[in-house]
This record gives sequence, structure tokens and C-alpha cells, in this order.
Amino acid sequence: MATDSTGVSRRAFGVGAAGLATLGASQASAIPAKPKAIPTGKPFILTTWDFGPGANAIGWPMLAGGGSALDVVEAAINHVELLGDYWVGAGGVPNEVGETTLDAMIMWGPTHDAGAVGCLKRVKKAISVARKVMEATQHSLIVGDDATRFAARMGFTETTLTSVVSQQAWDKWAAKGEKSDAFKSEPIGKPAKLAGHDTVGSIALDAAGNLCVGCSTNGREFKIPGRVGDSPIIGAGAYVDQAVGAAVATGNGDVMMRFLPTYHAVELMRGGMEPKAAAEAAIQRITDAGYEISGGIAVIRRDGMHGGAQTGWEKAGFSYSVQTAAGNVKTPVP
Ligand code: SD4
Repeated sequence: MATDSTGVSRRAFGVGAAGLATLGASQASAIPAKPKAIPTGKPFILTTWDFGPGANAIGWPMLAGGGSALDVVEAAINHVELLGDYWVGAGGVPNEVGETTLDAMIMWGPTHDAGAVGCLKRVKKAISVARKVMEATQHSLIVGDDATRFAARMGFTETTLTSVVSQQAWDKWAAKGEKSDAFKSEPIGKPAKLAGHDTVGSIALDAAGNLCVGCSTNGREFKIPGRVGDSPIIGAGAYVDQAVGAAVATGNGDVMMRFLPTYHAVELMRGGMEPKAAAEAAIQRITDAGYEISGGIAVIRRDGMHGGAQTGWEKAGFSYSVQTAAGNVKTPVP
């Protein structure tokens, strides 16, 4: 079989050089036209779940004062990470052996640069460590004890992430003597009754027209030690494209990361789809594959148009909030 200079079979790509030369006009026109440029909107901050109003109240004054979307997203998420919430940050969601570990990611629109940490231990401000990965290194993702060592090198303080609440939750669960529910079969065919999970995600557009997205979580209750979810995976937990917009995800990350829903939604918007339809299509890709999970995404275009979609959370009240100069508006995603 013919191979090119890299040793790769041309036939493997389906069309050899001769085939390319004979592509007709109809096939050539199947290449989509370059979509219309999306205009830049007024500054906004979007934050998911009930964290929205509080996190946006931290970020909005910074944006209104001309602050950078990067600083705004970090500050909004730090606020939630330090709340002592059970589902995000320190003091919540223990793993199978009772330890709380954190996943977080930040992505900066203007450069497409990103930084993330997975299974970060003993450091509270996971999104800030992720920012250090982005700004101080060429890497994009650092994990586990090495992420903790990296954080210490960057000047972060090590401390326990266990609280009375997380200890009690683990004691109660451990008393049942069960393994992590992640050992059960895949959630296909019947809805998975998983232990709870949650994440905070924020997206900001600043006055200079720069977009930033970030997310942070302590993952999935009683997860297998070492597990890293979707949140620090670029295009899964969050994604931004400076010319288009951004998206953040929440839900069963073990399944959601297989579909890169935030990348998918942003790419659909690039092709001209409106945010809500793009969010719905990205979630539908997962449900069409047969997965019965809880999951949602919030999507916002750089002009400020936004929309969300969810599956399996008809009762859980998934929502996101968008703050602009006109105020904070909470949008339920039924
Ligand atoms: C994870 N996606 O680690 C996160 C958890 C979450 O709603 O968002 N749950 O799988």
C-alpha cells in the first residue's frame, strides 16, 4: 500500500492524491463557508448553579472597573471554593478512602492557553493552582501529589481538605462497607443512581473584549482514589474560543468527558447555531449514545447571547446566572 513520507498509508485517509484531484465541484462546496464574525458584547459574568448570584457579585465589580476576565473568573471561583460547600472545594465530597481531592481548569480566550489540575490534594484554591500551571509553565495539566508539590513550589499553603462534614459523610458511607459506585456497570439502559456530584463554572467577557472560562469541583462522591473527572479536561469541563464564545459543564464527568460537550457546543456556535440549540445538541449527543446520566452545560456567545441544556436533572434545578450592567439574571434550565 502506498505510503507518504511519514510512512502513513494514504488509503487510510480515504482519499489519495489522485482522488483529491478528481473531487468534483459539488464535494468541494460541501466545505462550510466561513461563518459571519460574532460581534463583541458588553461585559458579562456567567456562573453555574446556585453559586451564580454570589460568585457574580464578586466578579461583577471587578469587570465593571475594567478588570481582566482572567482575574474575574479566578476570583469568582475562589469565592465558591472557599465557601465550605459540600460539592465544590475544600471540606466536601470525600473519595473512597475519605480524602477530598480537587479538579480545576482555567482557559484564556486571547491566547487559547489553559492550565488545569487533577486530583489535587491538600491545597484549597484549585483554580489558582490551575492558573499557575497556565501562566508559569508550558504544561496544561498537572495531577495528584505532583500537583500538590507544584502548588507548594508556587507558594501555596498545604492544609487538610477534610472537614467535619466530609468526615461524617465518609464515616456514614464507609460503615456500609461498600465499594465506590464507580465499580458498577456503565449508565446505559437504565438511569444510574450515582452518589451526588456538582461543579462551579464561570465565564467572563471583559471590557477589552477578552473571554475567559474556568471550573472547579471536588468531583464525585466516594470516587476511586486517583480519579480525575471532566472538569480539568479541555473541551470537556470547559472551553473557550475567543472568536466565538465559551461553555462550562457539570454532571457525570466520567461519561461527559467522552463527548467533549463544551468543545462541541462552541464549535456548533462557530458554525452559526445559537447558544441554546448548541447546548441542547451537545447534551443530545450523549443521550443519543444511550447514556442515562445527570449532566448539563451553560453556553454563552461573545455577544452575550446564552443558553443551557441538561439531562437527568429535571428536579435538581440546574441553573446558571448571568450578571451584566443591567443586573443579575438567574436562568433555570428545565
Ligand atoms: C465530575 N463533572 O468530576 C464533575 C462533577 C459535577 O455535577 O459537575 N457534578 O464528574
